[in-house]
Amino acid sequence: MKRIVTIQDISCFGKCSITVALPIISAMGVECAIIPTSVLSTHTGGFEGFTFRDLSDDIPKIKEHWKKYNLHFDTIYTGYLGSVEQINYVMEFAREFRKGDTLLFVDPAMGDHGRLYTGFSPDFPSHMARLCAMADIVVPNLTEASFMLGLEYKSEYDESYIKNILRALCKMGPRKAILTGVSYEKGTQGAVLYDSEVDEFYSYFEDNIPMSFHGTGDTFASVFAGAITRGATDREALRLAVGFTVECIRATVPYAKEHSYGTMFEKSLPWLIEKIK
Ligand code: PXL
Repeated sequence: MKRIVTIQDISCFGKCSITVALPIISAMGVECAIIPTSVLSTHTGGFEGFTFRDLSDDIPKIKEHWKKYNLHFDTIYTGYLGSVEQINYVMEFAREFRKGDTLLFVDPAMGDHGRLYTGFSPDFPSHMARLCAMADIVVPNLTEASFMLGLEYKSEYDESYIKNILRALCKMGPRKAILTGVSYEKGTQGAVLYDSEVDEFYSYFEDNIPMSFHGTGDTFASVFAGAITRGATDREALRLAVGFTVECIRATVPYAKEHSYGTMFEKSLPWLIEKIK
């Protein structure tokens, strides 16, 4: 059985990070170990007064324990990290647990709609860029990419702008970069992948549903990581990740008012399982 370790926070309520990655990756038939980097009562988008328990000190301890058992991971998948210290510990973990066949997949989850999430200082993206530099694949949205590249966020752009961003992301270090939430025209939204080694772009778009839910970046990243770990091609993984994310949004739209904190991704898990049969 293939095995992923995902390293990100637990937001106890709100459906993002580990509470999304674990069920999705498990449903895909891939073992999912976790390193929770912090425990929050809710995610930081739209809830006030959330708690934050920093588990940074546990990261090296978990790493040392796992080393005794010589654990092997096919993919190391990192998401939201709450501090520069956590980034440094995660980089150390990746250095020690990355074997020749291990994929380092980094979702620099730290912002959306042109702004950093609550709690991040302006220098945080430069540290996240250090983790991205050692990755095989990075999967930012346009906000996160812009912050890491020191560019002004643009909500309107064309294809050549997106291609330049992807090229610049790969110049930072990773072989492949994926930009999520890309929309060249009102009616469609999707993701674009660039493989710098062969200088090729693939994109996949679906109908744009003009609504925003928390955790959709985590949903996309979890499906992509699961698919690639199972041996899918980049193209297959991209289609599946965009397709599933749109399915989840579609399933949630009728309940958007009371459910904007996250998607009802659970309703769409049978779709995902059917697709990978
Ligand atoms: O979905 C990304 C995410 C993960 N973890 C926490 C968050 C967010 C987005 O707001 O606040 C704690």
